[in-house]
Amino acid sequence: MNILVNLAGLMLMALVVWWFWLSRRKTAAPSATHEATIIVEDGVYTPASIRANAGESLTLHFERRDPSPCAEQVIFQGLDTSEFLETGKTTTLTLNNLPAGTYRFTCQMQMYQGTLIVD
Ligand SMILES: [Cu+2]
Repeated sequence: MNILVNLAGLMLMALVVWWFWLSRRKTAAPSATHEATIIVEDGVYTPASIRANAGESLTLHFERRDPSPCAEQVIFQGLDTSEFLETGKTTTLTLNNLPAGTYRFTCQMQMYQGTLIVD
């Protein structure tokens, strides 16, 4: 019985490691943009890394393909900005006069994770 419990625990750990590895794959820093489309699907924002110029505006189109409630809101940490996303639709959000910094954007539970680099 104990062996079974330990096996189950090990498998769970492997699953968690696999999940985090998949969802936190690092991509090279992209070049600065004023507009981008982000696909919201399978627990991952694609692209998960956006770069913009400080003092300028950035328009983001979030295309939500994931119907799970987890994906319904995107929150920009440190920028006081959040938006609800409708399943199967594209929601446009514009950030103005961006202050320099690195900001995370996530869903409420922080399963979806993205990074906005402003420099
Ligand atoms: Cu979530």
